Amino acid sequence: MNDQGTFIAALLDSTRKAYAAGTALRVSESSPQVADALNHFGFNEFVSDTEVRLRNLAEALACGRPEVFLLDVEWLASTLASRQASTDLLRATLSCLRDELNDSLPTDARPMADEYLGLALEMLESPIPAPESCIAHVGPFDRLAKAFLVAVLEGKRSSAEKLIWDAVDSGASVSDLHSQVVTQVQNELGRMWQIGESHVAEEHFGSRVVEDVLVMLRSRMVSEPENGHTVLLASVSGNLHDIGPRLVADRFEGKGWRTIFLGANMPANDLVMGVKEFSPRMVALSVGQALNLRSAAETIAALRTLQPDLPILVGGAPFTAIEGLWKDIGADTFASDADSAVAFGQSLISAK
Ligand code: B12
Repeated sequence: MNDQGTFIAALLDSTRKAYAAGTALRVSESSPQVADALNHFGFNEFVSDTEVRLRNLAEALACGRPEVFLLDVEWLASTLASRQASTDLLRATLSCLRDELNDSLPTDARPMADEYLGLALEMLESPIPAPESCIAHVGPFDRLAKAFLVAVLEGKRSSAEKLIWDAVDSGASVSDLHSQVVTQVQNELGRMWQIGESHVAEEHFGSRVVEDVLVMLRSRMVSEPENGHTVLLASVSGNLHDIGPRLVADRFEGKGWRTIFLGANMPANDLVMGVKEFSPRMVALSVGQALNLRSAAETIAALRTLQPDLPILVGGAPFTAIEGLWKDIGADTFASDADSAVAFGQSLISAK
C-alpha cells in the first residue's frame, strides 16, 4: 500500500460528507444546465453519490493506483452511456471535487488527489461505451444460459433448476456449468441492473436460485479422494458478494481439499481465528469491488502477523481489471477464476 495515499485516504474518510456537500455547492454554482441536472438528481442523492466517488478515490490513493479510481468512473460513465445520458454532471462533479480538495486538503496531500481526478477527467474526454451483454456470444452453453436467465426473470425457480439437472444428465461438466452458465447469468443480471433493465428483486431472486443450483451441482460433483489439505475461503469485510468464492470452494472440494468456506463480509480478526482453528494450507480471499481493497490489505496484514508463510490467494473483479493490483495489497497471487485458483492450490501441495 502507498503510505502517503493511505494518509490522504484517511483524511477523505474522516471528512467525506463535508467534501461531498462542498462539491455539491460548487456544482450548483457552475453552469445553469449542470445546476439543473443536480436539482433533477436531488441534492441529498447527489451528496451520497459523490461520497461513493470519494470512497473509491480513497481506495485508489491508498493503493497508489489511479486505475482503481478510473475503474469506478468508467463504470459510472458506461452506466450513463447505457441510458444515453450525458456525462456533463459527472464531469462537473469531478472537476468541482478536484477544486474542493485542492482548497481543503493539506498542501502536500493535494497533488496526488489532483492527479487522480485529472486522469479521470481526461478519460471522460473519449466516449465510454455501454456495457455489453455477458451472454451474447455463440458458445455451446449460450442457449442454456439464456434459457436459465429467462426462467429467473419469469420467476420460475423449478424450471431454472430443471434446465441445469437436464444439462448434467446430458453430460455437461460442473466446471462448464459454473463458468459458462452460472457466472454468465449472474454477470448478465448485474449488467441488466446496471443499465436499468432489471431491478434488485430480480437480482436477489436470481442469486437465490443460483445458490440452490450450486448446492445441486456440488451434490453431483465427482470428487477426488481427500488430499489431507485444507483451504479456507471468505469474502473480505465489507464484501457482500459470496457466490464467486463459494463456487471456487466447491471446485477445491472436487480436487479433494477440505474447504472451510466462511461466506461474505468476514471481519479480519475473525478470519484470523478461523486460521487458528482450522490450520489451512492456504487462504483464498474474495474482493468484490475496489471498495474492498483496503479491507483486503488489512485482512492480509492480520493473517501475516499470525502466520507469515501462509499462502494467500485473492480473486475478484478489481484484480482482473487492473494488472498486478494483488501485489499492492500484499497477496501472494491472484486467480481470475476457479480453475486457476485450484491450479495454484495443486501447485502448492505438489511442491511441498
Ligand atoms: C449478486 C450480486 C450482488 C448480491 C450478492 C449476493 C451474494 N450472495 O453474493 C448483492 C445484492 C449483495 C450485491 C450487492 C452490491 N453490488 Co453486486 N452484484 C451481484 C452480481 C449481479 C453477481 C455477482 C455474482 O454472484 N457473480 C457470479 C460469480 C460466480 O462470479 P464472480 O463473483 O465474478 O466470481 C468469479 C471471479 O470473479 C472469481 N472470484 C471471485 N471471488 C474469488 C475469490 C478467489 C479467492 C478466487 C481465486 C477467485 C474469485 O472466480 C469466480 C468464478 O469465476 C454482480 C455482477 C457481476 N458482473 O459480477 C454485481 C456487481 C458485482 N455488484 C455491483 C454493485 C455496484 C453492488 C452494490 C454496490 C449495489 C448497491 N448499490 O448496493 C452492492 C455492494 C455490496 C457490498 N458491500 O459488497 C457492481 C459492481 C460495480 C463496480 N463498480 O465494481 C456489479 C458488477 C453489478 C454491475 N454490473 O454494476 N451484489
